[in-house]
Amino acid sequence: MFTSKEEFKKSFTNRLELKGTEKSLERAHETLWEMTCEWVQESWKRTNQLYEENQDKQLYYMSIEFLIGRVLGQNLQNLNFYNMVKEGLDELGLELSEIEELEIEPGLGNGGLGRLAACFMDSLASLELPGHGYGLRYRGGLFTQHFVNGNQTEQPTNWIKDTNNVDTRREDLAVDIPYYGEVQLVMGLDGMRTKIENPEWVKAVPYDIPIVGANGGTVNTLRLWQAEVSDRSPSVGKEYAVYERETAHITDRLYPDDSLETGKILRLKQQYLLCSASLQNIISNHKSSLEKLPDSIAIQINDTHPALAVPELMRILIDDYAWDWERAWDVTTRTISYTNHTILEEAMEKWDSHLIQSLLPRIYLIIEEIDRRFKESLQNQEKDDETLHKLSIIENGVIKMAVLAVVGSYKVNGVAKLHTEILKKREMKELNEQFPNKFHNKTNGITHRRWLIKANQELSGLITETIGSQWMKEPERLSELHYFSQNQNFLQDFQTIKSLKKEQLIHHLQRDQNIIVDPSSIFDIHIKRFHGYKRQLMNILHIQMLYDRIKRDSTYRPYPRTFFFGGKAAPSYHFAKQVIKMINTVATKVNNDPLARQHLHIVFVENYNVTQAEYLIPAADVSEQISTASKEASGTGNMKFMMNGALTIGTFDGANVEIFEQVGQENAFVFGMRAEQVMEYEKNHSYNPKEIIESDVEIEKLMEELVKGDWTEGKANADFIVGQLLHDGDPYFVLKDLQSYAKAHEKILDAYANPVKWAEMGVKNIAASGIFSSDRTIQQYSDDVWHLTKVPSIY
Ligand code: 26V
Repeated sequence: MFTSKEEFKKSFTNRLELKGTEKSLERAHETLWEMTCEWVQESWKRTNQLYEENQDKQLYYMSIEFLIGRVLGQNLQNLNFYNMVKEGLDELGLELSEIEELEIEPGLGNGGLGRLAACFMDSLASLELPGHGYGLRYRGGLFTQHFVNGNQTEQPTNWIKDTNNVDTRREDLAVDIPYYGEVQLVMGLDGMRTKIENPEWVKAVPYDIPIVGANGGTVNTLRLWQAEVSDRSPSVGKEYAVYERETAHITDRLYPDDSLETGKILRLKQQYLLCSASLQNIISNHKSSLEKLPDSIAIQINDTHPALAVPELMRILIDDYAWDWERAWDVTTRTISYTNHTILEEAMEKWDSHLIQSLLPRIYLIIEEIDRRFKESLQNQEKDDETLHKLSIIENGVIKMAVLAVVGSYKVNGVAKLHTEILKKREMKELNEQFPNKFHNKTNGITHRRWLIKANQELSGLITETIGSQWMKEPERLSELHYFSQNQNFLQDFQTIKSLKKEQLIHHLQRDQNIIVDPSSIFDIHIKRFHGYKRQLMNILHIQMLYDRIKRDSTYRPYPRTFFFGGKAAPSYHFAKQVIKMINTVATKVNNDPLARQHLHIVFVENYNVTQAEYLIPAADVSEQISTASKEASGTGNMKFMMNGALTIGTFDGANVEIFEQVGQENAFVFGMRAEQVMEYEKNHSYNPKEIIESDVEIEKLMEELVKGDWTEGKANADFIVGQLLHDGDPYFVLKDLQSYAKAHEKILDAYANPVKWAEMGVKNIAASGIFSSDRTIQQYSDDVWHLTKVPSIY
């Protein structure tokens, strides 16, 4: 550990020299990486020692995805070394940001759910809480996206290198996982026991990643499992080469879907590997006091993907420790809690009974027994058929993982107020009535250390100069900025920083994609996964309307705007891919039109990921959060933009509702139908997009152009888009909300015409954003669900 810049420089130069004469950026990266790892190592060891000595209650956050983003710069930041290292390297003629650029981010997640898990890890360590992650070490993260002819193509992303990886292999902690086999009753010393005979064993090897909290004091562990061939007897009736191949497959790739339920055996293998390996690992540390498990640990399952933790914990307690059912059920249901992240029907996980029965025969029997006992408990409650249907775990050969997760856990939460209300009143109404105190809300959050302190060092510097540095520890103190929203000097500094972040983004895009952007235009940014309900289609249709108006009306010459899009579509999600193609086609038309391009510019950022988000968000003027009301469980991008002073154009959906509540609707651009209206239309099937088209000449014209193919390349693309809007009844209410969206955009232009007022609104957004730090979310989980105790680090 060093204490001064000079010491750092000396140590860095010595190490670099040891590496040979060639002084490339790569060598510098390697050297800095090694040094950072050593600094982290000390605190990591000490944190683990403390936990062991104190026997503190530990939280385990199980998630099929952890989208952690780049690590080097963030670790330096949390260790409080970033500026010192940056200056030191500067003096040695090296640029820290260039060194950071060499790191390939581990894309071990699809979007919101995985990124949330990463923010939570950061907050747990920063609040000095004993909380760790369990996940999977996919060899390939989320695919790399490129556009060929405007179409998305997918290439595998391999983030693992030969040396200097973020994680450390822990061969000593490897465990074996049984798949297939037959369930048999065998006579043991203490009576009959159930055992799986002739399973196919797969070895799960953990790789540990240190999670460095603020100030570097607490370092928790993210443990990712990798599937490998086991040393135990190979499976009967299968060629070894086939077994080898199938085993390597298990953690080969992250499933690239977000909200499409796929039901593939490989995914089931992944889920069981995560649950079984993690639980074996946990239990091995608590063997002597299993009775007290709910007091010594808490397990949070991130959506239903790790819901097999419920039957797996039951299996371990019953089969391996000879407990009776009641005792095992009592401990299991006081240890596990569950977070729901979606109400989209197509994302609710369901497994074919036969699939589970064949791959995990013992687990299947346990799920069956959970279901049987639950149904039995309902028998004298006089429930109608519809209620019984909603409450069943297994029905018609299908296992509903969400019901299993609710029944098997002691707390269930939604991720924003509106989402939790919809869960309680609609989607899980019957379950909520059955377990009245189980459901609660924990509105999501984001770590301000990555999304403000690291991604926008200039703005956080200004904030610290203005209100002192305490806000970094207590982000709700950002509210002290409210007063400065009237201070001309502060507003000017804020504007200067916004321009600087725009320049940095422009530079990045020019280097990466050779795109030139006008820095004085309004930066309007729509970045997230491509999905019907997120309505990227509405955004692009609106741009087409603007284009038409510029061409038609010689008095309409609006202030220049750059519309940024970024996001990936699941490879099998045909509609989303058609929207991507259409945006690229519209972009070519608009950007090459000599008149329109003076006012409108469309930029589609290729391969949107965490690193790209770190460039885009601080540069934004406008944040597009335009999902169909009721569909977006929370959203977290919305919070990141707000914290960087962008203004939201958004619907009353997910956490937008709470953002508007905090900042005031007068400091945002709210539009569109409310959740109740949408759900009413859906219930009555009473929405007819044709009525909108017939009653609105502008939309009618737009539809005619679409049908003619003016906005698309090739008939197939046009047919697809028109098909969804007209023939499929516009399921996401794009046409219904389009004019109200256009009006909100008009208001944006009016507001932007007054730069001081605009800056004032931006600052008010930052001032109101503190509550959306994931530190607040984690503290609430800890208070209400996990009951953790802070373990102050020695520093
Ligand atoms: C589902 C599936 C299904 C099959 C294959 C892979 C896969 C991967 C992820 C998912 C879960 C989708 C649910 C999800 O990501 N929900 C998002 O969670 C965010 C964090 O709570 C929230 O902000 C977003 O609104 C919500 O859409």
